[in-house]
Amino acid sequence: MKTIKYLAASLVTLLFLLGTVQTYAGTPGKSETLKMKVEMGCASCQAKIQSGLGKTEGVEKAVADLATKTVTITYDPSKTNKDKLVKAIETLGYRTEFTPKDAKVGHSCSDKEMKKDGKSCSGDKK
Ligand SMILES: [Cu+2]
Repeated sequence: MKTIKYLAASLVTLLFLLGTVQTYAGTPGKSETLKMKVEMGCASCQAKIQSGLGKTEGVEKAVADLATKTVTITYDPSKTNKDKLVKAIETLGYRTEFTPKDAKVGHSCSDKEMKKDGKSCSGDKK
């Protein structure tokens, strides 16, 4: 009888502890995905946007697609939001579909292979 009581008490304690741990750990996996058009001209732009966003606070995953000029960002909404993400892309030197027309955003592309061919990136400053 004593053993059963002891086991029951242990079980209650364990469940209580598990509940506490879960509460403190928050609810991970509540990430959101944002898709936006970003002016990128070449593979170098694509890489720059992807790695720059990857280092941005709250970003879990960023995929820049050169063909569709779309960036897909998976992020933690408790750490960042759309405005911050747009700002991060602008800071890297790229315009998004949410960037105002008169905003001063521009970059010089560093794709060496491209420059060697005498081509310039369509995303370059004019
Ligand atoms: Cu480029």
